[in-house]
Amino acid sequence: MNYKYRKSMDEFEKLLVPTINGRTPTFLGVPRAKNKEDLKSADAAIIGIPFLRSPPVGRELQPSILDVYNLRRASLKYGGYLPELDLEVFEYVKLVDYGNIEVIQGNVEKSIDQTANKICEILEAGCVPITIGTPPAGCYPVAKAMVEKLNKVGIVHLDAHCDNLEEHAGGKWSGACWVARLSELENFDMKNFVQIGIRGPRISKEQIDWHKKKGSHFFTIRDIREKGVEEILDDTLRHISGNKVLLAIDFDVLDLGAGPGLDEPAGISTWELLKISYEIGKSNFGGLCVEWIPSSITPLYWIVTWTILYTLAGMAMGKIGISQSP
Ligand SMILES: [Mn+2]
Repeated sequence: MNYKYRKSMDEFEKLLVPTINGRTPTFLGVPRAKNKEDLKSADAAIIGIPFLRSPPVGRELQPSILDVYNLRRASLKYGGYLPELDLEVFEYVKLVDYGNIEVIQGNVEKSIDQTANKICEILEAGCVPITIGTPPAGCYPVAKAMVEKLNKVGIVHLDAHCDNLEEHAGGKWSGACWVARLSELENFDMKNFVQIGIRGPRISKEQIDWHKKKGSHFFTIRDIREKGVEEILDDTLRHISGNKVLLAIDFDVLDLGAGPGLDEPAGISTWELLKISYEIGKSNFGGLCVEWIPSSITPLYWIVTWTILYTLAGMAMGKIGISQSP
């Protein structure tokens, strides 16, 4: 028997998969990238953003800061093979987990900088960033980094809501304002912005008029139901062609019957979400930002994990040039 005791500063007992801090596994147990050098041979990198956002209107405070840990734990239910596509995703896409960004709670502007810098680091290594958790100011810092590094960027935003308010809850950096901040970026053209899934009485007429004035494209749930998701996807890909694409997902785009704790009725199904994610993954995919998981309930983490895997499956198919669709 080897009676070896740990010192207080030693690492915790390890799981059988790589960890990000001793007790939280990496997303899907993928290899842990610890520095820029580790990113160089990878295709995509998961990065956690544990920012504590302010309480959303009409709901209690969400423990969103824990999403980066709980989602990684919940993801261990899965591997990288999708039988419905007969595809081993990690055979074609090398995914690593780059840990969490050190944000400063309560300081949105500093946290935006820190997030954007980290995303730039991932892009400089030639890697596609996949953010989990709650970024400060919605997907703004991820979009900002992509516009800065890649120049020609298209954004597909899946959300029930517009997130284009000039100000919300006293601040211009609220998650409900990120699309308005995006439109102020010098090198981003709102004609390369497509929003899918808008619906319901939380949105004002001014927010829709704003989109029309900016020349961005949007599809309401009624458009999706009338045309079908295939036609909406064709239109979307046409609007953003020639650009590296950021897929920004607020999971309240899903119907509230799609999982416990979801937010708005009459949304899209999980299958429609996966199909959209796959097709975007296949088409000049540049990044994925999981902007908002409405509630810290395990089945929602499973939906997020599937969505990331389907996006990566699309990326794999794009790489090997097979044009099958789910
Ligand atoms: Mn929303």
